Amino acid sequence: MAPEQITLYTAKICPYAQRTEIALAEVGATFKRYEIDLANKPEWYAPKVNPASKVPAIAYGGPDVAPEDASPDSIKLAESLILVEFIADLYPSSNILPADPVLRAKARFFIEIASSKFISNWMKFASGNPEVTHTTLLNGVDAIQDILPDGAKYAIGDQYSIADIAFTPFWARLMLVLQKGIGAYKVEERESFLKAIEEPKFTKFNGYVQRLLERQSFKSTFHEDIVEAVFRRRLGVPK
Ligand SMILES: N[C@@H](CCC(=O)N[C@@H](CS)C(=O)NCC(=O)O)C(=O)O
Repeated sequence: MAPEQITLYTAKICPYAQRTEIALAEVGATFKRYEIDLANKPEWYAPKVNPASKVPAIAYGGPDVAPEDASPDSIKLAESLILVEFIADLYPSSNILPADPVLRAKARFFIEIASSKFISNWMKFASGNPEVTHTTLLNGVDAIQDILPDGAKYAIGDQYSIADIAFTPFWARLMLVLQKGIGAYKVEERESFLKAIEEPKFTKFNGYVQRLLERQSFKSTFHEDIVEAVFRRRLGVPK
């Protein structure tokens, strides 16, 4: 069955939204993209598209209407990880969610580890929460590296998958703020992290994230200038 129309409500700044954009790029889907200004959300967005008033969200199927005019006859879906799996299910031959039950479980396990050990911490670090130090971030990196398969390109093997998609936008944003010196962390914390991450013990992880950032679907959906400008405004610079 051919997929029906997809309208994606998204925001360039948002790492969760970027997950869905990477997935759509990977599967080669045609879709309408609508940028939501998170600082000034349209009044129709929550009542017509996503009651939680967050991006990303998808309107699926229904009549061909303008994104501002979402039809009650389309299916409204939200939550980035659910959307990424939905996109994978619409395009099974893309293999971003492999058919093999073991690989599916491995992908979901990787997402669980990346979420609990890294994704939950990176913004706390960037916004200067003293409970999250460079050591906390390195422990997260360690946990991820531990479950990366040896000698493979990506999180569950040589096949790029939802696991890689779920993690990349967050790693990219952390590296951007650290490299540009944006964030409310202490200067020493930044230096300690950047020095430690270069250590040989992280060689496997560094090879992995380099491949993630080189992926065309990531590059074409990462708007570095916008992310930098918004974070500069929101997070300031280290003390
Ligand atoms: N758990 C959600 C999180 C989405 C989320 O937090 N999105 C943020 C932007 S990154 C948002 O839309 N926040 C609402 C707002 O800023 O008003 C998901 O995975 O999709």
